[in-house]
Amino acid sequence: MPRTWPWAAAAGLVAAGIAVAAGELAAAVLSPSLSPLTAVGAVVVDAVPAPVKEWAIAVFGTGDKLALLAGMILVIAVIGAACGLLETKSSPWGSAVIAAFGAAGVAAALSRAQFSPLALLPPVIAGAAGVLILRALAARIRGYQTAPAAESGARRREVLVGVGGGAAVAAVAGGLAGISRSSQVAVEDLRAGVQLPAAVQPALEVPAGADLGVPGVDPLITPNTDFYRIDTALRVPLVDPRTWRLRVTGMVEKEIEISYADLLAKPLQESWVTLACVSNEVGGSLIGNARWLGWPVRNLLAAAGVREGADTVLSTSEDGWTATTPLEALTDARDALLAVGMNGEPLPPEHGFPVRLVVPGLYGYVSATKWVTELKVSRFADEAAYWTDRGWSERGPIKLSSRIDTPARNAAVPAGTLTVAGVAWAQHTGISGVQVKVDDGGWQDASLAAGISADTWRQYSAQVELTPGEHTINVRAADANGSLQDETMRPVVPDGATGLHSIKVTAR
Ligand SMILES: Nc1nc2c(c(=O)[nH]1)N[C@H]1C(S)=C(S)[C@@H](COP(=O)(O)O)O[C@H]1N2
Ligand SMILES: [Mo]
Repeated sequence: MPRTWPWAAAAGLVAAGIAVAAGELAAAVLSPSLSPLTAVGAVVVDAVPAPVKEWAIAVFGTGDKLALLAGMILVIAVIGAACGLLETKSSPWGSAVIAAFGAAGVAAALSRAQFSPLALLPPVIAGAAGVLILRALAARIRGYQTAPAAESGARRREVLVGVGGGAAVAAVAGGLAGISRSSQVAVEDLRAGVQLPAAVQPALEVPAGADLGVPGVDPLITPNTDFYRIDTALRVPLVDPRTWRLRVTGMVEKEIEISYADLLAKPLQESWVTLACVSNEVGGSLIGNARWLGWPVRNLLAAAGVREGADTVLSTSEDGWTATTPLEALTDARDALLAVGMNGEPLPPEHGFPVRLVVPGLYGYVSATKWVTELKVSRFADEAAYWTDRGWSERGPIKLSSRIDTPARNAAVPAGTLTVAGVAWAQHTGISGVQVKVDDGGWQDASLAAGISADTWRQYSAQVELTPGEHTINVRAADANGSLQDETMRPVVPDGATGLHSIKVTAR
């Protein structure tokens, strides 16, 4: 009997490839915001334990979604090959496994917030395509296995044509699915058509010298394209501003709903706010500063009439992510915004287009809901939000911190006078001073650049003297209340890292 297991594995791979591509292509037409792959991926994202997620963010950073998709495709390929072996050996068990994966895709779609009945079709189509292709190829392989010697060559060619042709179909369909996924033309077109009104209350003038322009230091204003992105969305939610509505529900006098046009017609204001992620390690880069255009959330809440006893607002995004924000932070003078603009443009899709929340002073996981669709006025005791349900603290005020941007860690620098510079932040409180220290020398005051507001980070720079050899440089900040940065090293879980940023350099 000829050796056929490599053909069987290849047949399984091809069947799995065609199944995935068919599912993604069908979803591009039927259910653009929820494909089989993204539905299953979202279930995986929600299910993995917090430490694993932490690890993924630490290792892959903003590329964590790409890494997960690559991992999923690898797993599907291995399972596909195994199904090929199984199907040729003991039909129909291989195709039964593929059908089970189709069913799992249906279950995953059912569990997602973007669910619509049409989202059930793509996984069904994927499963059916996978089963049909696998059964057809396995039949050819068995024909080749059992063929008398005289027919063996012809049967072998049938297998070759079947598997080869299938691989070509999988590649083309996969390519098309990839294009339809990456283009997202629709939302980009809609976004390009948005005309943001001018702010009735413009942003504060950036004082001269607020950006020191020291090479290596993050710019004072983070360009949208460089702004860190953190969310659980495998595919950026496609939200049409023409149909978008924000509902205010829960403990209110009357539920209200607002459209994008309604929102743009409000007296909008612009403010500078430095967003930060609770997963930012000391010295990390999950922080950025932008000019946000929006309408104060308190005006919307006032229009709905908040009832006695409420202490939180549960915000929900189009893809079902949730956050609980203290009611007070949304209604006090800090100007929490329902933001529509970022640095003079409509929000980029990955930063929440068309509308997101921006709340000065709170980590993003308890406040910065992107693609927001509902604000439910409630009580902390009655709600569980996405991350607070996974071991993170219910309250997430941003912690006072500072970072050395230059020199880079482990840099080789000339001995003598060296510029140490970076940023410090204590959103909603403000920074009053920054100090740096070399080895066991004393703390020396850095010069602080002018600040925009208490809600934004502030640059600093200092000159230090280095003798030849290896040195450790530390930074610490003090906030406007006079509190010094906490030196105790704590991990990011459950409510943000503490400790001082410390780097080593070698002077020559
Ligand atoms: N819909 C949605 N909004 C979200 C998140 C999310 O996962 N989904 N992540 C939050 C977290 S943890 C952070 S730190 C900020 C990051 O905002 P950015 O990606 O615009 O920088 O968004 C917040 N808003
Ligand atoms: Mo975050």
